Amino acid sequence: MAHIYVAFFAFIVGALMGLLQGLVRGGMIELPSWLGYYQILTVHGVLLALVFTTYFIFAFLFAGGSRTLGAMPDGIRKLGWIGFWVTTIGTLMAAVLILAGEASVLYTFYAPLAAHPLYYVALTLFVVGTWIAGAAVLAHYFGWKKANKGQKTPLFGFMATATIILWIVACLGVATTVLLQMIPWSFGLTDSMNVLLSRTLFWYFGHPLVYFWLLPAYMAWYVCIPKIIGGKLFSDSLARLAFVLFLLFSIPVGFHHQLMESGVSEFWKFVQTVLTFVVIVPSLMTAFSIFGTFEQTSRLQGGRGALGWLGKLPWNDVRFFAPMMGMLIFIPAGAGGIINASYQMNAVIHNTLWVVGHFHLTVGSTVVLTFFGISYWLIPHLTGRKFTPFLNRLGMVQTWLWAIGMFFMSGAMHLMGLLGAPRRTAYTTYQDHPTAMAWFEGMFTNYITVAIGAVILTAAALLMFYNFIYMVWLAPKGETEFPVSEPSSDASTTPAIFENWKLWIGIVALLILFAYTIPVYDMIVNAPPGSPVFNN
Ligand code: HAS
Ligand code: CU
Repeated sequence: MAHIYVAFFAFIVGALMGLLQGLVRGGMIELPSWLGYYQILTVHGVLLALVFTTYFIFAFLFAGGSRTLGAMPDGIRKLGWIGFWVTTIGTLMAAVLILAGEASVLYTFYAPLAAHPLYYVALTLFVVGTWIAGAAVLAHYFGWKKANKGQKTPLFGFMATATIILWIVACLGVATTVLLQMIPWSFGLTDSMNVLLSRTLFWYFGHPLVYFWLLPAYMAWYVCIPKIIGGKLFSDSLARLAFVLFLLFSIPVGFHHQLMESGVSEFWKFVQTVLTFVVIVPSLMTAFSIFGTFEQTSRLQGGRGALGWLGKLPWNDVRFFAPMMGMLIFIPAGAGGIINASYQMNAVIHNTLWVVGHFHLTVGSTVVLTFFGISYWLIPHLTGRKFTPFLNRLGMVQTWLWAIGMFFMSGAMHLMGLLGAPRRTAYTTYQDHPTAMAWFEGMFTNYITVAIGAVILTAAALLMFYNFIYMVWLAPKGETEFPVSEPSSDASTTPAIFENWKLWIGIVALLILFAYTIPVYDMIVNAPPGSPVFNN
């Protein structure tokens, strides 16, 4: 619950900043002089993409660990709390600096734009805190394995382990650039830094970061949704294989965020693009598995016809409907990702609003709608309250509002991006050019549509915040189930190799060395001219 409180507080503040941005971009309001556009954009990105997600994920992993592996031993629980406090001190420090206008560097804190040096210390605390909390998740899982030798490990714990290992390995990149480059540079100990190297280390982390958000949502799809619809997961082994593939292929792909950057040879961009297309496979496997689970369950319940069985799914149950909406949105969202990863098309969309549209569909809809869907049972489960029909109705309205708001906002962003509307930019004079003006005044393709979407999304966010308050304090006392599907097979059918974490970590290391050693060596030996600190 401690994690949930921080998550939802961050959520509501971050969401309101999103409204301000939508209105500023739509030309409907002007910010007061003491509030900067880049400042609120930073608050929005940091609170939603980093703070809300991370705290919610740890709440889910801790609660699910206790549910499937048994109560957490005291020592591990302490470790969890230490992690919570270290992360929270980092979060508070970062928040103060952003509010003071000392860190308006957006959620990617790209060099050479520099924040107050203490901002990087705050980020370090944040990451270290998540490592400690992650160690608690791992200790719980491996403790269970030791005590239950020969038994099949619960799917939830397996997936949580893969997610945390992914996170720890990914963070090594951002930790390296923050500790070795950004801190000395922002404190003035060095007067210039290698920006190309810094961005490369950032994206070594930044891509797996998006899977750190996605995998817990997938966990809910694989472990909780089958139970909610009254069935069993289609295949336990296929699910484990998907998570192993995510662990292996999420990291050596960061260059797909740097395709338009000079200083990286086309060969290494090509290699990492191929690996990016490999990491699409486990998502396609997930689509197959979950669709299979839906069909199997519906047919067992009497569903008929080629698609008629879809009617058997519990469309009116928000615990199903919210994540399902997330899945449906992930179909175009994932297709957009494939477009991004295709070199020639990346040249069209890079640094445009298209990318902002892309991530509001992926993390902002697929992941977040799944997290809302989880909240509707997880919060009452933790607070000892009931999931009432009233709450279900509120949830259904909330989900529809979110999806409709995103349709307008993200849809317009995608199209405007194709026409060249920039991202990360409050205003550019080239939009004053008559041709550009005409483009952005299309029926749907304009900043007003974005703003309308933002207003609908704000209504959805306020309703979600009310639902959170309702679930914590107002709902009638009682019990709500943490849904966990029964294993679809026994231990004998799960290949033992899936539990061979040393092997997977070894392959992860090899893949990273293969994809990064030569280009990084090149960046250091043939370094571009160093960059001084820029403040905005
Ligand atoms: Fe992305 C940029 C490529 C997935 C997030 N991405 C971003 C940024 C963010 C982000 C935040 O290659 C911006 C970063 C910044 O600030 O600069 N992305 C991809 C690819 C995928 C992908 C190939 N992204 C995600 C996910 C994210 C996320 C997931 C967050 C959670 N992305 C890129 C690229 C860029 C990028 C470039 C850089 C752009 C640039 O130039 O700056 C893939 O993982 C997508 C695979 C997914 C699928 C969909 C499978 C469908 C499923 C649903 C099944 C439905 C069911 C329901 C079961 C192929 C699983 C069926 C029921 C019925 C009734 C039909
Ligand atoms: Cu990526």
